[in-house]
Amino acid sequence: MKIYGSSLPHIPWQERPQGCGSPVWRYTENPIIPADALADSNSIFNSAVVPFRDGFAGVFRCDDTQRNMDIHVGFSSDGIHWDIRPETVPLTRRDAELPPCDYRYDPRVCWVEDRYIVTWCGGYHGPTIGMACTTDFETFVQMENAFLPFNRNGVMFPRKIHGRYAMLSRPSDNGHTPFGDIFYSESPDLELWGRHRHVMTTAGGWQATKVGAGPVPIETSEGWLLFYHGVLNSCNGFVYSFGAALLDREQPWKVLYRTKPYLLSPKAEYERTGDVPNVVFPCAALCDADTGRIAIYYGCADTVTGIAFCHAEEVVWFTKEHSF
Ligand code: BMA
Repeated sequence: MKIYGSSLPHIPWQERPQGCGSPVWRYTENPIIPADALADSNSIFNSAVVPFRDGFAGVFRCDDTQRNMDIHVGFSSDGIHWDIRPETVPLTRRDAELPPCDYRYDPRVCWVEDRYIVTWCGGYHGPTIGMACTTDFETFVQMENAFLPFNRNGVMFPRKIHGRYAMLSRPSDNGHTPFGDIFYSESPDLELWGRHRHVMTTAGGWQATKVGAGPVPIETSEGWLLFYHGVLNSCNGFVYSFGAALLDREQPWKVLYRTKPYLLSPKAEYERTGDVPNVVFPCAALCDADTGRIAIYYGCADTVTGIAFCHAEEVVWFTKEHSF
């Protein structure tokens, strides 16, 4: 199997623990980012990291002690220990008519061609997909919102597909959305989005209520490897797990395979206990194309941030073997 990506020998990594039969395993030092890493943070979770210069940069969801939801930049040399800036991500607005943002949460970061594109769920008469681009994680130039409200989980593809930018998203409602399918949209210019295609709906069990794209998809010779979250509505509320799908490389709205079982579900104490119990919510994955090692960053119980590990080839094999 070939992975189309960069050599990243320095990503966080731990071998699979002895006796672990699962294709995905947790970092033993989880959580890597505590809820109170900032002086006024209530929780730091659902966050996105990318390789940057000699180390890593990230955009972190930090809810503060007033319970405002916003995003902050962070830097790290090892991908594990993070220096998160106390100020929120400043947006440079080149056009006064650009839509303001009441709140920002659940960021994703994607390198496309010559810049990082940050997408997030932003408040503009309800949640929708806000966007900005940066090259240095200091200046962020705001772009137009990709979609109308209500939408969440906007996740860019790392290259143009047939000459157009591509994004996954999850049309939703103004509340805790009891439904949700993943859609694909294209854009010639990162501003006008169209040619919307349905990608995937819910399935049974852990993905019965809604599904949403997680990290930026990883391109492999077997298809785009997409980690996605799925939600089960239990008698004690929503339970967020994640699984994987393989999407066709040239027509990514076509699902080749998707996991019937989850890959990771809330089991650890820090995933089961927190502001919203029973949530694992992946927003980023670092993949070393040479070895296939993947470090997945995920929010735990809407409170802290953890890392899980897997091998790309094993997850692809597992996804094919355990598909619908
Ligand atoms: C979703 C989003 C996520 C959150 C999850 C669980 O709708 O708001 O940010 O992690 O619910 O509360």
